[in-house]
Amino acid sequence: MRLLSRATRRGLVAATAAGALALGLAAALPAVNAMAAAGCSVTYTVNQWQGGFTANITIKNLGDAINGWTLGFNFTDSGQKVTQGWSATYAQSGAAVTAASMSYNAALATGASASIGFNGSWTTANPNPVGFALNGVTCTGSPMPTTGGPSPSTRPSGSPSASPRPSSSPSASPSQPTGQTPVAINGQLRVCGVNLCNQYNRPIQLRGMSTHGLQWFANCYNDASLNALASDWLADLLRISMYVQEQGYETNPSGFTNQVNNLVEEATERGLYALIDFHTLTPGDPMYNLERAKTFFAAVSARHASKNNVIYEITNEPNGVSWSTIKSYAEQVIPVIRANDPDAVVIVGTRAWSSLGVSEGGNATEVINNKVNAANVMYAFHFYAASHQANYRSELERAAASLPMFVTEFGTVTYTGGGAVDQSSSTAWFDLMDRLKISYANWTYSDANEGSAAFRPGTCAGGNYAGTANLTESGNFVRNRIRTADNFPTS
Ligand code: IDC
Repeated sequence: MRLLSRATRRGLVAATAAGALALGLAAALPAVNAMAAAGCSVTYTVNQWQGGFTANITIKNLGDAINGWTLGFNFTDSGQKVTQGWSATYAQSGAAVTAASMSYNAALATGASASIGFNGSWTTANPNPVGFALNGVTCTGSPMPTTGGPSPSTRPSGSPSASPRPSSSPSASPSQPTGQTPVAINGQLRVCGVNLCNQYNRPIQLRGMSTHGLQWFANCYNDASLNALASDWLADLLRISMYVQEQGYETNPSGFTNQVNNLVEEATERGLYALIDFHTLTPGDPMYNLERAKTFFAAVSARHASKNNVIYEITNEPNGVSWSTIKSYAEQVIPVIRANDPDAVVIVGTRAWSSLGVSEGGNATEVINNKVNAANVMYAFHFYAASHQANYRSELERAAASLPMFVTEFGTVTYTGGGAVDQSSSTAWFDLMDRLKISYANWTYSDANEGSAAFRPGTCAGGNYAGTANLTESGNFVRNRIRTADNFPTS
């Protein structure tokens, strides 16, 4: 059984002078035990560049459990503006900013943390904001009574007790999932030889599901569906498929970036690996989206740099272009990610809809002889079992002897995404991937009206994802394979 609970253990709180004072006050007041306790600590980390920055904030509730919160703080440079936030609703008036909880992170038990963040702009300098307060109570890093004594929230915002904790403080690290989740067991992944290896340097296979296009099926990705993926499907991986065209990212870059970021947080809370898919498809030349890719990956890699469960898939299915063009694209996008997140695994699509060139008459040799010039890189292979048969399997097996391969997308049906499940071809593919320890994500964890979808149409509106009642033939077939016991080496 995998444990879904996040760690709620309280970190060591290094008492600040103000915190010690507050504790002393509390001890001196006999009625303190009858009062609601409030308190919080805040970690604020910034990646900045000329004119812009990304801020990540971890709020830890050190008081009684709360349901619904607003974090307030003040910029010290009036030129600073929140341009795009996530995991909270932001408002700004002059230098004063508020960030209000969302439905999914409103409840904070004692000792629990919420991670939020935003992108901002600045004109002169970018010092840390001051005056962090949760529901009006200044975050000093210690609990204090909400009544009695001077109200902490009336302290001048520049007072030392109101300063954010330095990010190196031991109390500042966000709580990590514990227990037997895939991420808890395997930790930070890396490429070792032709394999994907876990923190013990042992090869592993991750099995999981891909979302459908977020622009169409956002209603399929919520607490209930992701709980089912983690605890009923026993998946290791969520691929977050963000189309760039077809009413996707290009129409609303900040909105789709937020949606991806939120799903990464949801995967993280459940101990799942998150595979961020920049879902290019038409046009097939990834260079068409090069600037968008740089902007998008700069934002998401800054946001998730400190996590150990994020994998980047920088282009879904290049087609109609040479391998050398794809390689050149990769060598321009990868450094953007590495600048923020140096150790993350990056996956590069291959020619002809990530078929290693086979669907355009080529083969894997062009990649084997001309690898992407970067470390910790894997190559994508996609198949649809009813369309792609033994010749594709043998080319994947041949390539996998020389290249680290990852099946970031596959279907049990035809390449249209529809048609009937090809049970025998799908079984042969699963057996091959298991034997070679090739990780995979199945298209799709959605209720699209097509054979590749795991759920029957209407499932997402109904909200019942666990078990088999709402599964399609493909969903049932794939779930059975994903559910088979993982074999993650731990030494
Ligand atoms: C398909 C979807 C379908 C959608 C179509 C166009 O299943 O609902 O209308 O895209 O966007 C891929 C692509 C993936 C395709 C899938 C099935 O990565 O976007 O999804 N497929 O056709 N490559 C091979 C097959």
